[in-house]
Amino acid sequence: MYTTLTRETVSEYVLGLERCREILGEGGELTVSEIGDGNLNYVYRIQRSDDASRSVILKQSVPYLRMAGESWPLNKNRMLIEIKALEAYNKITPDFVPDIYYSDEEMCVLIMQDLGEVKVLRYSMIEGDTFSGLGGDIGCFLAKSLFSTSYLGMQSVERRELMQDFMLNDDLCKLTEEFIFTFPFIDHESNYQNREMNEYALKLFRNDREYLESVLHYKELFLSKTDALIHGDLHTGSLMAASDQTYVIDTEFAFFGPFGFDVGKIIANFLMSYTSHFYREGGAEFQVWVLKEIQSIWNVFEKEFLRQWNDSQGSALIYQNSLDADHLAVFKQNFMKRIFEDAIGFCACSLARRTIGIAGVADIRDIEDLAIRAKLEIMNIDLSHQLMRNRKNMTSIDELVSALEEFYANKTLEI
Ligand code: ADP
Ligand code: SR1
Ligand code: MG
Repeated sequence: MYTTLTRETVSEYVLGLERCREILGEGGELTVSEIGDGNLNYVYRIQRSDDASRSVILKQSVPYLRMAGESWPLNKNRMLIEIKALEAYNKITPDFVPDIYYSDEEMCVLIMQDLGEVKVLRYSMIEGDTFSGLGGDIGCFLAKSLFSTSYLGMQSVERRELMQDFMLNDDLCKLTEEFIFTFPFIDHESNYQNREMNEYALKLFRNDREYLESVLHYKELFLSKTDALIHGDLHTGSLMAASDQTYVIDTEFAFFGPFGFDVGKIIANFLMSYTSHFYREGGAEFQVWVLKEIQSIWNVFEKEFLRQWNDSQGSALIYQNSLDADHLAVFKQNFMKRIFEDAIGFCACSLARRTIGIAGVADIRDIEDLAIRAKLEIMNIDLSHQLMRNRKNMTSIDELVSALEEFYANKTLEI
């Protein structure tokens, strides 16, 4: 039977599980801390007080949206998706995700490896910390997870069986549909308020039918495309990074969706970090690093995706010898170009939703001075607008990076 665990009841729950007793061992007291800084769920660290290396992380979903409170119901079965997706990633890309120790579908509980000292990437980036190899790790994770669950990496029947596990991520897909593709572009009560930015966004977006149609186009892709198992919420708060390792967490939004979605969303989060560093510690040097990592995300993604395709012995889409070598090469090139264009479109939507919608990014929303915040928010609104308008003219990552350098070139915090 489902009950919501609390700081008081969670130790007893884990000590009732043999696997957790093995990890936590015998000895001193257990300390429990609630470390969830996310929008949706509760996350506890349970640790031996006399041996910090003996610990587990327990995550439980509750039947409501945590950031909004109990008045906003949300199906707690989202945890079943989180568990299934983490299982899938543990098979496909085990180095990039925490180990699963135990899962309990009835209690909507996942118990996993404690990543310990490894910090959530968003907060490290806010501090101006850089990591070599970060963009490459993200690109590699994306290529492996997207290719191997797509119709390029799987045969049809086994892929459709896997899809069944993820088809009904109903409440969370609906959240994305509304909070990314709808509410930020209408007058919705949930939207965030910072008057100067709201007035600017209203003027720019409401009068631009082409921009609004493009947002609808990307919403349509999100609703209808089932290219591969996507993470569904890949922002810098869903990544934990150390100097030599990157981890992906928080897989509850996973479902079969368009290739470009995760790629675009993570690039948008890197860009919002770039924007925030007109104000934050790290400044121009950090911004140069951010662009370099965006370049690596795409370059490694494309290279690794194509490497897997070249090594593949056929799939649901491609029979060996379906096309001669020259035509197959052109087909692959056009395929990657489409993913790239879609990634820019999803990036533009994500920049707008994180600026206007309820779920902002701490990089900017945590800046107390409202005038500075508005200035940075307006930059993100302009960037969203420009990327959406110009996405079809940018056919390579180098062109995107040049466009970004040009966009940011004369920007300052001067009011
Ligand atoms: P939500 O679904 O509510 O967004 P998250 O999965 O993002 O929750 O987790 C919230 C926070 O808990 C993370 O930002 C991170 O600080 C911490 N956390 C989650 N999983 C782990 C883990 N395996 N090891 C260490 N900390 C974790
Ligand atoms: C109410 S929207 C909450 C957001 O938090 C998650 O991280 C997702 O991005 C979701 O859209
Ligand atoms: Mg989260």
